[in-house]
Amino acid sequence: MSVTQIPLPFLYTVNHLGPDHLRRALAEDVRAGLTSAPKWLPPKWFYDATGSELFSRITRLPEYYPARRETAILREHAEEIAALSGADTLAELGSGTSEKTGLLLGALSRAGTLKTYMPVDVDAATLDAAARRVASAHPGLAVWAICADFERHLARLPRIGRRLVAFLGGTVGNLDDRARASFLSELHTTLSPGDGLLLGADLVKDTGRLVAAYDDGAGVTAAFNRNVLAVMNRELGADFAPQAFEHVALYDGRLHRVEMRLRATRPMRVHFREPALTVPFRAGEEMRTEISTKFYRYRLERELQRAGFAVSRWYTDPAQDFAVVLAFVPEPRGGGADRHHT
Ligand code: SAH
Ligand code: AVI
Repeated sequence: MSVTQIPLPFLYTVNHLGPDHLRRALAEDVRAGLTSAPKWLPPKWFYDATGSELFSRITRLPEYYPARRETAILREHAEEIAALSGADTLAELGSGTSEKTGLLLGALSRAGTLKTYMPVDVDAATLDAAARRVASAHPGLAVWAICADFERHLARLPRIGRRLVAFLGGTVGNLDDRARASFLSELHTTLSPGDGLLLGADLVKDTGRLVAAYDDGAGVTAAFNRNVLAVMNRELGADFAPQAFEHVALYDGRLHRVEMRLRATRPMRVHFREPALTVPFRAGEEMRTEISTKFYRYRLERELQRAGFAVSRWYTDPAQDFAVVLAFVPEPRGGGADRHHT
């Protein structure tokens, strides 16, 4: 781990990903996922500087409703969230460009409790730019930018003050059922009684709208999907021909999730320098690159309760497209306020 103070008065960066982490962790995932049948990769590998920029463009697409809905929900309820949480530290997992965070920082600051903002992301470049922007916009706020993998490094996050952990954008849906259960339970373990979790989640809805959100007319999501091939070419010396793969988005109604895949348009043998590996593709063969789970209220609340959280508020938009859930780690009996109850 390295800690660096960079020349904005209250900006610190902490890097839990060693210089070779990206290459080694990606190589492990490639070895496991691309030698399986069917082939798959975890979605975190979309996010280099290009992938994060493409994701930002996705959030502005007409078809991609989640970002707009979540922003509207936060705009309406940020003051209540701030008051209920009483947090002095806002930690944000998968913070990306920290665009929506301004609403929470503003409300916590008006509530008079805010001292620290702690964005956590695997994409160091986007994290650094966002942390600098927030630090400049909020003089006096301590900003700890943590470059880390929230599936591996939760236990290493600084434990400062009364915390509200925001996990926005619906990123929780990018974890499968098992990974989500361990993530929520590990997060619960790292928090203290009274700490809160603010979770953004996309909801089950009409299949046509769900698929359109992941297969936009302008082809931005297709470029985002193919970016993972460019990441493997650059980091692992692979020789994927990105245009030889078609973007696929479908909704699996049984598992309540959108899947993004890349489909080989012809037979191919892809070579990797590191790990030394040749991966054959048949014409039409698909590799899953992302799952994006969509939730029913009862199911998400049950998952939170199983992990040990007490659900306090369920905020949604008028169309019930998206939800933002506020939950707390319960305080010992007699020690808590009624904020833990709906
Ligand atoms: N929260 C932002 C960004 C969502 S995009 C929003 O709501 O708009 C998902 C973000 O999570 C990206 O910035 C990506 O780099 C980050 N991310 C994905 N997997 C991660 C992981 N395992 N650990 C840390 N960050 C991750
Ligand atoms: C970050 N995550 C919640 C997005 C999602 O909707 O699953 C990523 C994304 N994939 C395609 N479009 C957006």
